[in-house]
Amino acid sequence: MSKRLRIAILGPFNSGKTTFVRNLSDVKPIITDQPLSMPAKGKKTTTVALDYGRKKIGGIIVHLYGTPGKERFNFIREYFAKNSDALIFIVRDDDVQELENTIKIYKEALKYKKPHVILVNRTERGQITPEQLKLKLNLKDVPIYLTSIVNKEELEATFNKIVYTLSSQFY
Ligand SMILES: Nc1nc2c(ncn2[C@@H]2O[C@H](COP(=O)(O)OP(=O)(O)OP(=O)(O)O)[C@@H](O)[C@H]2O)c(=O)[nH]1
Ligand SMILES: [Mg+2]
Repeated sequence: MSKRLRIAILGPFNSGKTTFVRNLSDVKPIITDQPLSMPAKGKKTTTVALDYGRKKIGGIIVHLYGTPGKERFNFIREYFAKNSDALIFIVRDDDVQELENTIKIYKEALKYKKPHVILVNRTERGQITPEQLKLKLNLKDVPIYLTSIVNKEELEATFNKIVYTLSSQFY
């Protein structure tokens, strides 16, 4: 029987959670984006329930659960974070305005006491470096990865490393 890993994807609004699941999944992903009544940050839709994707890495089937970033869906985020094996927390490197909120959401995520990593979504207008984020989030032993989530090859290579790191705690 294949090994299984359930990963919940967390992070603030517009950090790239849905794009991450969409660009990694081996199967047609399930996306639940719906129009925002007030588009923000150039974004017209937001996740209202859950993204689902699946990716096989070596002998492990990884189930990906992308959670909503909007605060009104916090209960969904909490449910999937609590019921996953591990978490990936995505932060955009060009969204300085979101930093305080990012710190707040990250502190909430720590309450779930799950193995986790930070993924810095590298964009063309990056302003925050992984080193700065490490200080802001007060990371000590939490692995941090910098990658573009729109470059599928780079994303897959980084995801391989993440799965290797996270799965070593289970298998
Ligand atoms: N220009 C640029 N855009 C990016 C990059 N990475 C992600 N994006 C865009 O940023 C947006 C991120 O959107 P989503 O993936 O829906 O973000 P999300 O975290 O799921 O958002 P919510 O569900 O609303 O919280 C999309 O429009 C992506 O195309 C990047 O490296 N460069
Ligand atoms: Mg989303």
